[in-house]
Formats: sequence, structure tokens, C-alpha cells
Amino acid sequence: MIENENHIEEIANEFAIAGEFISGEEVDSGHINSTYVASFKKSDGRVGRYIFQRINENVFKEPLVVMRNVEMVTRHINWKVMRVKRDQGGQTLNLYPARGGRFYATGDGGGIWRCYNFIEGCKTYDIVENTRQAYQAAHAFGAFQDLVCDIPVEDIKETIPDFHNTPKRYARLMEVIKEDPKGRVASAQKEIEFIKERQGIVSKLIDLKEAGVLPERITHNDTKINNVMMDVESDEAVCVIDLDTVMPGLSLYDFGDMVRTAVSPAAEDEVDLSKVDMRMPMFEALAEGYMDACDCLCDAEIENLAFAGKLISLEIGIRFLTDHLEGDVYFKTHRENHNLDRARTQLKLVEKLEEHEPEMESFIKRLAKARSYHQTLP
Ligand code: ADP
Ligand code: GN1
Ligand code: MG
Repeated sequence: MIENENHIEEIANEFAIAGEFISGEEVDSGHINSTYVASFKKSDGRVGRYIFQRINENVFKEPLVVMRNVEMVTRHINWKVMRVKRDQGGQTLNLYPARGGRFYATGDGGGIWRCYNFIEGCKTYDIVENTRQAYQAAHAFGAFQDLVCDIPVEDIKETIPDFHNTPKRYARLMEVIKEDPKGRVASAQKEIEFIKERQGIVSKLIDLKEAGVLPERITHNDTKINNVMMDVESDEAVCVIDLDTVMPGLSLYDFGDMVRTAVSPAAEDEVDLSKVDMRMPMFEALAEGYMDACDCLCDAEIENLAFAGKLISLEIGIRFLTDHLEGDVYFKTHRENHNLDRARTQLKLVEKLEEHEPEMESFIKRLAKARSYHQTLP
């Protein structure tokens, strides 16, 4: 029995689930929430599985606002899949009601918990193994963009302000370097210099948004590849998960995060930096999958697809490094210097993406032309 299995059973009792609790275990992928899977025996003898998740309140300062957003998004997707897509067969994410009629329960110490259906027959990948997986994941996130595009923007609240505001993330890192609260700055000089040399690119997408060139849309904002559940047998993408950061944002940060997490054959926290690489076929599959699913992209979005991966890899590198310098207060860590290792991997990836930028640019141009996305490209 796991240490807090009793606790999971207690939490599970708060939700409208039929059957007897059998067991529960922690799911350890994901850097933010505490996630558990629990099995229940049904009256007909079958076993049903459920996800119980405690929202990380250090990251989400207003967990009930997160819950409201997630309720909106899951309900809207369910409606749209049934009534617009006319698809009755696929799995979608659903919240279970709790005691008192809400879609969350309050646990010990005031934590906010929710319960989702377990997406069956699927797995998530931390490292993409082949171009089919890359295509499928990007297609799923592109389709997700289409599913949420008609949620009224005023119904979705910004749960983490300036989440993908790269210049603000950069400015915060500079402040932390000055304060050096844990005396760790000296050991990260090379990384700090690398980031400073790239200050010129951090505002690019935000500036284009402010100039009205890039449209603000409702986006997922955390499109790392392990946030798509894939069918274990066919690798078909079944369901996009981790909806806590669905907020108004830029499609390019979504596409960029797919690039960040799919092109390299190395783990996000790989310590052997020689393993970090840029696999062009993965990038090509991502661009094809995303553009196949999402036909609303404007010229300026398409023109920046090749740039987006580099920017968000730099942004996440900045965030990991900031967290390392602040003493690991945001991302879950599992070893000493974990966030520093993660930051180094991101920065190495930035370098790799820079080397391949011309290749990516010309691929996107060819793809856009072939699909007559827009005729203005030379
Ligand atoms: P975090 O914000 O911590 O990343 P996620 O919502 O992504 O939390 O969940 C963490 C992991 O739990 C996922 O990578 C996935 O493996 C698993 N998981 C989450 N929701 C489900 C679900 N509904 N069905 C099956 N597995 C899930
Ligand atoms: C976090 O929740 P998870 O593990 O899918 C983070 C993302 C980062 C990612 C880096 C709310 O994502 O922004 O890109 O780690 N989520 C939040 O792996 O900060
Ligand atoms: Mg996740």
C-alpha cells in the first residue's frame, strides 16, 4: 500500500463514483500537480480507473478560477465533439461531480482536488520515438485549438498572468541574478551569458501581438508532448490533457512547445548534452500535423512557425534557471541541481534549433505553398 493510499481513498469518497475503492498510486510525470490513479470495483465485477489530482496552489494562486476554466473547457469540448464533429466514439476529458454539487473537493490542509475519467488504452511519451507520434500529437493540439476557438474569451480567466510573456520572464531572471538568494549565480555564469546574448529575440512575438499582427486566441499554453494521450497500439492521439493553462494566448507558443518537446531524442533533464539534437523529420511531421488540423492560421503565424520553438526553448530555459537560482520553489525536482540540468538542456536545444533555422524556414515555406495557405511567400 502506498503511503497515502488511505488519503486517496478519502478523497475518492468525496466524488460521485460507483463501486468499491481497490487501490491508488501516484503518477509521477508532470512537474506541477499531484496526480493519482485509483481503481474501483464495479457491481458487475469490472474495474474502473479514475484520475485524482490536487491542484498545485503555489503555481495556481486561485485554484477555483482554474477549476471554472477547466469546467468551461471540458463542457464546451464535449458539446462540440458531439454536436459539431458528430463524433460519439472518442474519449474526452470529463470531471466527476463531488459532494455539495461542485466539480472539486477540498482535502486536508485545504487542497483543491478534482476527479477525471481515466483515458483508457493510452500512454504519454516524454520522448517522441517516430514521426507518426509527432504528427499525431501536433494534429491533436491543432484540433484542440479548433475545438476551443469559439469559447467566449470573457469566460476564460487568466490563471497565471503573463505566462508566456518571454520579456517578463527574462526581466525576472535578471532580478533574481541581482538578488542571488541562494548563492547559486556563480555556478551558472555560462548559462546566464548565453541567455543575455539572446535578449534581442525575447520580445518578438509579444511585440507582433501588440502591433495587432498576431491574433490572440484561446490556446492550451502547455503543449508538451506528454500532455497528449496516445493509443498504446496505434499511436493515434486520443485526447489532449492538462487543461489548467488554457487561456488567451498565441498559437505560436503552442506550436513552439511541441517543437521544444518533440524534436530532441534526449529527455528534458538529460545531463549528457551531446545527446540533445534537432531531428528535422520530427519538425516536419509537427508542422504537417498542426497545419492539417488547424486551417485558421494567418500569414504572420505561419511565418513564425520556424522561430517559435527556439523562443519557447529559451523561455523555458529561463524559467528553469530562475527556479534553480531561487532555490527550486516552482517546478517539482527529484535531484540536486535538477532545474539547472533542465535549463542546460533547453539552452543546448536553442543552439541546435538556431543551426537548423534556415532549413525549418524553407520547409515551412514549401509546406505553406503546397497547401496554398497563402500566396504571399516568395
Ligand atoms: P501536470 O500539470 O502535473 O503535468 P497532468 O494533468 O499533465 O499534470 O497529469 C500528469 C500525468 O498524469 C500525465 O502526463 C498523464 O500521464 C497522467 N494523466 C493525467 N490525466 C489523465 C487522464 N485523464 N487519464 C489518464 N492519465 C492521465
Ligand atoms: C510544466 O505541468 P507540466 O509538467 O505539463 C509547466 C510548463 C512547462 C513544463 C516544462 C503550469 O508543465 O509551463 O513548459 O512544465 N506548467 C506550468 O516541462 O508552469
Ligand atoms: Mg502535464
